[in-house]
Amino acid sequence: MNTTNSLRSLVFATALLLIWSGSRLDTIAAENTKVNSLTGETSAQRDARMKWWREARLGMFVHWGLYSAAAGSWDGTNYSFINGTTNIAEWIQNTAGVPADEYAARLCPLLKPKPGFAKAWARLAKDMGAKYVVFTSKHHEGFALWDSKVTDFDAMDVTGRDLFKEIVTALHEEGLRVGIYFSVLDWHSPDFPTDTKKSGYPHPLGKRMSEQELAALDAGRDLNRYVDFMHKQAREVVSNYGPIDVLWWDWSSKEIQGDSWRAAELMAMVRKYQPQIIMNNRLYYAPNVSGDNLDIFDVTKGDFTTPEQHLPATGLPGVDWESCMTLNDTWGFSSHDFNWKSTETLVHNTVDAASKGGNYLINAGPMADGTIPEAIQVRFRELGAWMKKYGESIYATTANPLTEVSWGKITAKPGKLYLHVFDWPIENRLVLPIKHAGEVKAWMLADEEHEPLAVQKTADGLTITLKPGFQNPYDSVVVLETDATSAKQ
Ligand code: H79
Repeated sequence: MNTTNSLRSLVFATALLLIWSGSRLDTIAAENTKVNSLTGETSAQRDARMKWWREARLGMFVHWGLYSAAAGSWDGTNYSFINGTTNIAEWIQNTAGVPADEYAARLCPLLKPKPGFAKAWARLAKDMGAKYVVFTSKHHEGFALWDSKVTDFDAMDVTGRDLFKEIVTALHEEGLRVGIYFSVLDWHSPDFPTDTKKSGYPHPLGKRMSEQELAALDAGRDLNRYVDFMHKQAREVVSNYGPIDVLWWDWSSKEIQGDSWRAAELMAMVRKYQPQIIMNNRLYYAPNVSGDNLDIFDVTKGDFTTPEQHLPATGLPGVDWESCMTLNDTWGFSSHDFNWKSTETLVHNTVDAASKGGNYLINAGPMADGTIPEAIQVRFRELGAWMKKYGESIYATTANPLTEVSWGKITAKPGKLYLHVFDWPIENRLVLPIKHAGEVKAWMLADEEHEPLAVQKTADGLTITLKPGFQNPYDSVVVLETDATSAKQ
């Protein structure tokens, strides 16, 4: 080998070594940023998948099924408010202790959706400023809104219509993202366990039978056979209706959860059909469904966690969460419940969730014909009017980077803080306890001219003089351009 040749080989070998080590380093970097050990997803891939959901901040929840026709009563008894207890109306089968066949026979004939009901839902969600709608494809009663081939307890067999398809089509027509609520417990299935003591799940027959009778009944029931059926149903939903954006599983007991559902297999199947789908973590038990559950978050068990009926006291960096809430005291329609939240509460809750880095999912319970009660429509449209004007301070914002303020909430975007003024300050002077604010510029968000507000740097921080002409009854928003958006006080 002459010198030229050996030099050539040396260069060649070095190049190979460099290429190999370069790709090796890339591999190591990718491995290092993997956030999900089950799917191999990297943090960059996860961020891209979660992007629309994190930016959406507001969604509409819809609870609608056979229970909507019962409307909180059974045999003339008001079960929504009974013996000093408030009961959620979609649980009527359990509350009134109704066997599955009787429940189906009584309610199926009453589900008569008016034409175009889904279009009205979609329009309302759009008017409200929601970016996505999560609707009950199947609640605990077991009735499927889609055309299910594995049961006749479904919309096609009962109404001759694929109600799921009507809803998905209507949502798509309004440019909304589609979320599917899917109950993993099923009071209709002959294989779903009835003995609460063992399963951790209440069952309607528990009101009719003794524990011994339930135990005897459960001896002939096979949870695994139910889980096979449930997987088949989930497959129908994710494979027959085009893109589905969210899967909202509900819920797991301590006794039956995770492996009992074959959750990892189920989620892998869903991802096969819907690689971009976002799923909650309710296939796994959380000590308290209503609790924050922020501290036990684990991405292999779901993409986001779901505080129910409340907003967490604080956000938690790195954890995606969504607070779901009823507008009155029930998810499914009740003809007895008029305890509506005010529009002001809806605005404040939306802002509060965003200021802590989370989403707000507010529920509507339509009547059996699909009509959304007027009281809900009015409040959602009022929220929407606020969102239309002030949405810039909600959509695609991140959590308040500063400490809490007494007069309202703060949301953020790069280089900007949005000051949500719930309590208008005395003499229009708003104090923001922030130091080292740098160059600042402030204006009322509702002021199309962006006319600057007077800002003084004082010992307390910044004092901003607001313009009363731009006061909003729910929340007046100030835009503050500052380079201190990530600075702690
Ligand atoms: O779909 C809505 C509810 O029907 C469902 N999730 C929301 C979104 C749900 N609510 N509560 N739970 C699931 C968890 C169950 C809590 C229980 Fe109980 C506490 C079951 C038994 C005690 C609530 C109170 C239901 C019966 C009594």
